[in-house]
Amino acid sequence: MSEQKVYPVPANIAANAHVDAATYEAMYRRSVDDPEGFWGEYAEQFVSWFKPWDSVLNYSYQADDLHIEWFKGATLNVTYNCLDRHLETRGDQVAIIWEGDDPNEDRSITYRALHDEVCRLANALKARGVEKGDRVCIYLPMVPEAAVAMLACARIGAVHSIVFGGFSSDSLRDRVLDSECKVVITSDESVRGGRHIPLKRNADTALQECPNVDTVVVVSRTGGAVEWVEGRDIWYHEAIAAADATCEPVEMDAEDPLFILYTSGSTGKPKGVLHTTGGYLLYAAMTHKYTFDYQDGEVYWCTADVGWVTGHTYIVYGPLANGATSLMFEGIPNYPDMSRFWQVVDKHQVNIFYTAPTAIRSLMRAGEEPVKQTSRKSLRILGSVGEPINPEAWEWYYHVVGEERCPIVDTWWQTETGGHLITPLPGATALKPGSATRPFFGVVPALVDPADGTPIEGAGEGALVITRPWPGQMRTVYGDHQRFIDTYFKQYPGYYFSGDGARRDADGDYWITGRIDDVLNVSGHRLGTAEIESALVLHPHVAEAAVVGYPHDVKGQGIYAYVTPMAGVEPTDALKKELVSLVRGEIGPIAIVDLIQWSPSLPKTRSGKIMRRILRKIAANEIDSLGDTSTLADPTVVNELIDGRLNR
Ligand code: 6R9
Repeated sequence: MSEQKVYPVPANIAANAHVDAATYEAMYRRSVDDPEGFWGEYAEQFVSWFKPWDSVLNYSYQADDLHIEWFKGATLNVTYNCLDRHLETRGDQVAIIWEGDDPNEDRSITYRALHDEVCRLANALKARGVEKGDRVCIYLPMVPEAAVAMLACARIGAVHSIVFGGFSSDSLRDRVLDSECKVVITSDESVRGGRHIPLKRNADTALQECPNVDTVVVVSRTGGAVEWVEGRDIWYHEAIAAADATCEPVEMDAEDPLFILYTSGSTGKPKGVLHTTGGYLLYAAMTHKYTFDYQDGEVYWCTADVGWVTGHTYIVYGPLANGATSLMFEGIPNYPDMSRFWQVVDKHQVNIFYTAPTAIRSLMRAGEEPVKQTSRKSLRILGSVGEPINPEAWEWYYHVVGEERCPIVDTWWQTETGGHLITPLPGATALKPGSATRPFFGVVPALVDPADGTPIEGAGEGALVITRPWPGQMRTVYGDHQRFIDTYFKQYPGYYFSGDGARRDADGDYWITGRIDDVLNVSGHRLGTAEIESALVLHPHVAEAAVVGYPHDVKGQGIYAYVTPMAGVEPTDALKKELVSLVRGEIGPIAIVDLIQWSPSLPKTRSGKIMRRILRKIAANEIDSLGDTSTLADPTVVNELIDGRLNR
């Protein structure tokens, strides 16, 4: 790609960075040639252990013997690393800056205050019978109590399972049941863009079908009215006021579970991705420090929600392990106006800013004016995550937001990977708009032919696989180890398969092309087509449904549904509306079906398999390149669908 634009590393950044180009090369080489030596050394540097490990890594990527173990035999506690060890040197430093939805509301919490509150909540949970290994569901908005709740669980060895506050009560119920949680931590309401959302009410509805939940801890966020179940519900503020502020951290095995986080796959219900303690913490801390070139004293802001993995690793665990000041934002980019992100940057003098392409694209649409009203002089590094960033959005981010001063780290990773796998490092990597560039230390990616798994050497395009473990890798699907093996290690034997496609250019830089399985990425949120289809067919008037993604200017992908009504049912706009709200109600407001095309029949092979390839092409309005349709049971179906297509 010789015509490709390249932005060299700025000299002033390279000069002061933790890692420059030569250091990256040397560290990367060592991490690959001597992984045990490399990870052992950095594990000592980044993490405080109670007991050392017997072995750095034991693993097999073979499906019949799959196991991944890092730092076996070692013990530690994540909160000792994120809190206690900082008290002496930075007890009075701000750990979390909270910026409310309302620009007049904010809070600063020091490491000492955070430690105190975490210990209290940990004791309160213990008083309600929570023990090491128990699961606790967290269903909270972006308030500091969410971080406190995560850490309180980790303090006592309970496993948290955060459910994004934008999920519906049905989604919450399914997740609470699947991970067998006994406690739910929620709030009266959440606040976003000036609107109140009744979280407690959603939780109450969900919990009607969750008999094993015996405690609901309720954070008072707005003071909005809530119903109360005596004996089950307790107020967060009352519980911590009554609890002792001393709570010894429980000694955890490196491979003990730290958290479960549900994510969508190409089939079935969302799966509970399980991360463990030692490797995850090391990987979170190391990637946070090197990818963002975090320097002591800097203010760092990741705009993600703690309900997603980005919030776990890059609002809470990575930054706090490194003793950083992490900003947590309750609101949205366009409230009260389109300048909000940059106003917050100026207000708190943010140095490192990490957001998603969908946010950049929506702000880009409002023009440069709302950006230019602000200074942004404090900004040093910009980051992107969640989906491929199109070069146009990248350039706008770089020129308008960063004023050509701030390197952009386009970080490719997944819920399953725990932390960044492919990303530039600010002081080391020349940038190409739209490319995630190079692997992080210890990560060995490869491209294989999607059809037969043949490795692709040099420049080329294929399915993106990883050839060996890194410490932040998920260890299993909660309650279903076979599903872990089947989903990630069966298709291309000996490799972890990401579900993404990628291109590697002649320089060795990676360009992620997006999912090549049946997973959609809508505004950076992962949704399985199967989940949406299951919701649609719940409607008594729907016989069959097939869902695909199509290119969308702001969301990246929009949701396009082909729906076959039951015989005799009149397909009306009113029915379309019902279907949209049905899906929204089943999954949550992130699942808004954009287009519904009535489809008397769907293109199927003779064995009855829906040919999604064709449906994707029609939805994308790429009707000249449908490919081979000869294997269809009834090829005439295709013309009918083309005639009725909605995205022209
Ligand atoms: C961290 C996160 C994972 C999927 C992943 C890929 C897409 C994330 C990306 C990216 C291109 C990037 N993705 N970051 N694609 N460039 N920088 O988003 O986790 O919610 O599990 O989504 O998101 O398709 O497979 P998760």
